[in-house]
Amino acid sequence: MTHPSSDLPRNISRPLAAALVAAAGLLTASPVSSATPERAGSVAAGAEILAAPDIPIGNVKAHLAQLQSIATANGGNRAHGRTGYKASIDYVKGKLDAAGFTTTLQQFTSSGSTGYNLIADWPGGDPNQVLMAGAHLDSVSSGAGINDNGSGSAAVLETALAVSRAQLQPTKHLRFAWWGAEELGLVGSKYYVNSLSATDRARVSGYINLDMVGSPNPGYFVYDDDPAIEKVFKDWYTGIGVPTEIETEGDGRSDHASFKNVGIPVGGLFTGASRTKTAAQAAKWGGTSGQAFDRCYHSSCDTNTNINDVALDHNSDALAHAIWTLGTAEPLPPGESYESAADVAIPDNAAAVTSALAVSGRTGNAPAALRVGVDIKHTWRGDLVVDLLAPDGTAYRLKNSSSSDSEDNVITTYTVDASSETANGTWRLRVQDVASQDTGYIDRRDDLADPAAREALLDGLGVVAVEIGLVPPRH
Ligand code: DTR
Ligand code: CA
Ligand code: ZN
Ligand code: ZN
Repeated sequence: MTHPSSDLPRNISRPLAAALVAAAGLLTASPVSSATPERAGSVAAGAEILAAPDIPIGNVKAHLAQLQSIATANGGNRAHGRTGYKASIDYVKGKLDAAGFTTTLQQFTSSGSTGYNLIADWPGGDPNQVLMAGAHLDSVSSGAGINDNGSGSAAVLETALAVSRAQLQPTKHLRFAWWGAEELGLVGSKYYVNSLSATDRARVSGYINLDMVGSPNPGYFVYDDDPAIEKVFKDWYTGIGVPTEIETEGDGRSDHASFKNVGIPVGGLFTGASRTKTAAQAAKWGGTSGQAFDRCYHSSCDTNTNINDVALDHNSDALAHAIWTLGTAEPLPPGESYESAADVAIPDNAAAVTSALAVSGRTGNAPAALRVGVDIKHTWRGDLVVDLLAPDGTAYRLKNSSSSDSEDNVITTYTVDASSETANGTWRLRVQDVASQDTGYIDRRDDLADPAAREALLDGLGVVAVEIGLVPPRH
């Protein structure tokens, strides 16, 4: 559905009460709420980022040994609807209850059997900023599912236990989850997300997924979804001298998809499944080229001998780093605007692209005079169609294409009546190049922020790729 935007004045003076969001940004003309909106990677000036502890690989392996024993004692698997799955849930829940988490067992039915999600909340933190990490705990029926996905489950569990050992007091609220029936089609995580109200969904600042993170012939893949989460992982791996690749086969293939589908920023780690490691990958990661990353994927040999300890250790430590970094980041000083700083290439005469902004911590709806600052570098702006997408997907047309408008660039601010849209959620600027030749990219409105200082601050903290910094309006 597309709403025609109100008159689109070309040059808008900016009332002091308003602020402007650039590149793919939003402006709220409403008074600043008391809440401090921020997102997965926002960091205040000078914030101290606490260093995560090392996750003891021996502890992670001990969880895998328990899951193996459970499978052995329950028909050789831990699949949805089988006794081995419920025993796995009970094991993980027992550890978390003893560590001071508030646990919730969420039941659902799938394929005629009762399924269970386990949700563990670490008391404290901003309830409007919930940072989640999760893994599916079910296996396929053909085996114990130790790499798929005992590895992710154990890494998330031990990271949660490390939070308890540290008595961490994060700025965000931390929530950990173990999903049921992922192998049946992301059933448990979809059930969880669908059970959240729109308000509670908007409170989730990010979801990190671990599914297969100890493959015996490992690759080091980072999900290329939310840039801030991706950057935290890539910077951590750079710090230990391990190259990473973008996870390219994962879209829709694990529980992060349930969150991404409702606009929640996601990220994650992966060491590979049935695809074959290339010679180039073996050269940088070691292991065996021409062999699958996990030859026991969905097979009976996916036991606790089917794990590469170094890969599992790295991914456990990387998760802890992400939780500590994103979870303890101080909120940016209150302001009235949000900004996205990541450039987004616009393919010539091809599908639309989007630049996203996660707005949270606000109450009520967006204003009737929402200003959308746009900065698109392009050599023939008549090729471009530009829309603002509200969190619920409603499209507001900002600019139509025009075969006669051969001017360069679209650097302007539109006003949109967005009063029927909730302010919280992920807003997107959608741009499509609908004519061949001439290309461009969604840029950042440098005139709205002190890019050098903010980049230095945020890059220095190794946190931000997409900055939703509350940039006090320029006067
Ligand atoms: N579908 C997952 C395993 C899997 C296969 N490709 C990816 C990519 C990213 C995450 C997970 C996966 C499963 O079988 O559980
Ligand atoms: Ca470790
Ligand atoms: Zn699987
Ligand atoms: Zn899996």
